[in-house]
Amino acid sequence: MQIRKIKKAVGTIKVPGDKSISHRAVMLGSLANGITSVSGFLSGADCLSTIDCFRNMGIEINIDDDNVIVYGKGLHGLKQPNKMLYTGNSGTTTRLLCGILAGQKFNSSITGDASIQKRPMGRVVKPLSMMGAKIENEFCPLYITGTNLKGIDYKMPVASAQVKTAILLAGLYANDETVVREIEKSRDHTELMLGAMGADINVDDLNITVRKTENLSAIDVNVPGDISSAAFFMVLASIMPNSEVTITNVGINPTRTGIIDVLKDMGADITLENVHTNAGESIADITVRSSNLKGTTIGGDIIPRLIDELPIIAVAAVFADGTTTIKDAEELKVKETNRIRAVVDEFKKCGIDITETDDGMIIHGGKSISGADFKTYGDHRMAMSLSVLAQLADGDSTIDDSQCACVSYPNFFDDLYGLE
Ligand code: SPQ
Repeated sequence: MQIRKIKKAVGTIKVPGDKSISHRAVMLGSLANGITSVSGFLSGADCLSTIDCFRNMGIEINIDDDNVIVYGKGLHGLKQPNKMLYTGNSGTTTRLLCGILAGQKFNSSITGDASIQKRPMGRVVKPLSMMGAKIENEFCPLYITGTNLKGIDYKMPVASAQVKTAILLAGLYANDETVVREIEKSRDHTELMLGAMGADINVDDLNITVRKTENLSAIDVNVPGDISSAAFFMVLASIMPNSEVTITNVGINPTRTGIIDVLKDMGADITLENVHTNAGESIADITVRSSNLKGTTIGGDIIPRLIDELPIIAVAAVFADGTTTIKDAEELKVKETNRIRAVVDEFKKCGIDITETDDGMIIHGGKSISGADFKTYGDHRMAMSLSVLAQLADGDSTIDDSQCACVSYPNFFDDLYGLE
């Protein structure tokens, strides 16, 4: 697809609902007693995969645009699926399901698309096995024999909300208490939602304790806009001259706002308005105006707070004066594609001075760049990051797969082209 170039980035955008919260609303709503009503749901391919999996386990779920009603059947109300559960491109669906399915009284199996079959599942299989889970394989397809679980005290080797959540969900079914100790704080949407539904959960900084729970209460979930989707327009408006973009109703949970901290550190002009809280999740309207960015170093415990934004932050670095170093980001190698390799290879096509490192990349920015024919590797965040890069390059660009943006942002190109 040819990327049409817009002349300026001016306007107001409402990005779709947060992907992480949308997944969790359907999963926990299915396990709750009663009706969970979700507004602002992300009807992207990944969250639809989650809905599909739970429908296959007997949960009635109605979708009307971005409103979803989940008729929960309680923690022991799922029924054995009559086929292998298919999670598409979604790591979140796959890993969180492992935690839920391990403690059921039935057997199940899970697989996903070609990308999912290459993503490491050993990171959830290992701690779940310590809890007594019986899961065959460390890559999809996974075969799960439902069994009784026991609590563990687990120190996480990586910062991962998916691993943390899989253990916490299994902990709802386990005898004794389950403790998860994080090395760095990762997104905490699960803890907030479980707490709101009445689970026996306690968060003490990096340590989370959950105990066997008999009943989760259904709640109404208002899903805020996804800051990971807002990030594309935050970077575009920062760089494109004469720009001013407001993104309304964006989730600004502190475990997700590394992008704001980094862009501000680079000199971006970002203001937050209408800041408020809904069910523990902070929300704001974010306005971004053009500014001159400068290079920075990004590493350490901010990484989990912006892990999914690193490809678009790399775009910001290309147009920032000086050098930007991204380090401590090895986790990028096990996303939908190896996002370090993919960014470096595609950016080099434009003449960008970028070097791959073991745990990130180094970008010497501030020079003009040319357009190119880009590959997305079927990765939604690569597709959208490269489309923003293309807006800022001299000359024309194409991407080989614009469709994959639907995983997290079905209307991305309408919103992008609507900014002129
Ligand atoms: O669901 P999936 O495919 O893993 O999605 C990604 C993304 O870019 O949308 C990662 F590729 O987001 C993850 C994120 O990187 C979503 C997530 C969550 O909802 O818990 C947590 C992060 O992954 P991890 O491995 O750090 O736990």
